[in-house]
Amino acid sequence: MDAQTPTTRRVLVAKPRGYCAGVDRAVETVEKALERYGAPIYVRKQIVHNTHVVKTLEAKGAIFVEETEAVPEGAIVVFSAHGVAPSVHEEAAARRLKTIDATCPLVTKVHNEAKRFAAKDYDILLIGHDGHEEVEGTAGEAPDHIQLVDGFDGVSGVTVRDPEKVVWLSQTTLSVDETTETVARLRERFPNLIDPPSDDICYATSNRQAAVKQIAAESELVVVVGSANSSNSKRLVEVAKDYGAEAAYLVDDASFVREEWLEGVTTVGVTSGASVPEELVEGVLAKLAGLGFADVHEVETVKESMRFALPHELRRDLRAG
Ligand code: 0CM
Ligand code: SF4
Repeated sequence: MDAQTPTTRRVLVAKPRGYCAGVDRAVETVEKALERYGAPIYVRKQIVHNTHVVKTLEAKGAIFVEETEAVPEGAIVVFSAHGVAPSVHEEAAARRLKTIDATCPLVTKVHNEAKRFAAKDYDILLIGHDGHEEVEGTAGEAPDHIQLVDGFDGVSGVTVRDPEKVVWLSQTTLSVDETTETVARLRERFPNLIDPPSDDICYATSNRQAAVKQIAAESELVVVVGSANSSNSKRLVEVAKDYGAEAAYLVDDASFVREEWLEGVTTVGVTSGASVPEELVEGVLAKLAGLGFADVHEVETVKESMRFALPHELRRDLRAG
């Protein structure tokens, strides 16, 4: 060991991290559907935004498709955790598909808010990322009333019919801090802007961000396990950098961790997005241990106990045997 090599190398692992209640339910929905009805089970879009989860379910007999028109007439299709627009339900019905809706109940809650405010003829400002499936599903509930606000840059382009009748809603997996700032800027333009009845950014997203803030402050490097299309995982990388980490990287698994990232580093933070199986985090920790970072400490900021029941249409068939 030369004089430059740090002597105490440690890993801080954020908790909570990884699977949230909505992901757990969505993945189990596909697994139980495969057991109950047999393969193939079609899934519209990735059930959750994680490459490894998708590959594992494919190996068990799930077939992932982009649209319902790719599902054979009369077959079974599962809708992903991110939710779908009503038009997707209509297309599925027209093709006589048996549908199982694995939309996270916390996404459904935002759909219901959108429907309620649209019925009262409000202009709805939906803060979210353009092109994200969740935003497409929510906006599809009331396309005539909803306009997308994609971050700060979207604020100046907003036009409303009546500034006294405007509400903001959001995607569930955004940055808490950035959304607060976007809302503040919207409120400068529309002082009577109404808040959602309850937080749309879900408990899992905000808890994982709070936890990574804690470890980022003490880590030179933060490794976030998650896939490139996972909004909540990507936000963890940004938050880590904003809260003190000199560098933060998103990796699908241990094979993407590069030895040179660790040069001169004494503390590595590790966390994972809400769609990430814990074994992938374990793989990263094993790789770090092999590179001299074997002193692992878990830093818990809050305990989670949320659970969601499986979709009722699946529960009914499971009960019937
Ligand atoms: O919305 P996001 O891209 O973060 O999705 P995900 O599948 O990575 O995480 C869970 C969810 C939802 C809705
Ligand atoms: Fe539901 Fe939140 Fe998990 Fe998305 S991240 S599936 S909204 S609990």
